[in-house]
Amino acid sequence: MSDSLKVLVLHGPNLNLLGTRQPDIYGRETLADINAALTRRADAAGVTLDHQQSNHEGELIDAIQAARTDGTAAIIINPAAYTHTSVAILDALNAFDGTVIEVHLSNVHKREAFRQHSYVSLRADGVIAGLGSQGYHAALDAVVAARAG
Ligand code: CA2
Repeated sequence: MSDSLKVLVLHGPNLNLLGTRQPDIYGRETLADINAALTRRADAAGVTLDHQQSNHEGELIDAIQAARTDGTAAIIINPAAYTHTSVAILDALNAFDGTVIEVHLSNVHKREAFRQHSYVSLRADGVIAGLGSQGYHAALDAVVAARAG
């Protein structure tokens, strides 16, 4: 499908541990559960979805850079702790021309003060926090609606 919308979902450090600890904050679903449900939604919408998780800042940057030239229309990113620290991820996203949606499982605004600043939000077209895994679905729906609209 050459005209299918291509979306990259990027998960940052420690999100591979989802479902194993801190379910009160991050829910009981594993990352595999979240990716599978999101892939089903993408398939139903005719979206080509790629998902990647890395605990390494440079690997996340490499994935963002690859998205600049491989036809990716949108990046949905949960940068996890790099949200609050990484100018390098912000710079990489600033070099990407498509849509960027930042997603957080928890509501970072009712947590520690250090979680309430996001470098990535300086670039993001939309930010979703506190909706758990539904936040990824809302982000995907927004990307699809923007194409249709
Ligand atoms: O709420 C979010 O999605 C966060 O991006 C999650 C990050 C946190 O540093 C951000 O402030 C907010 C942490 C992800 C760690 O995920 C774990 C999941 C299960 C067990 C341990 C860590």
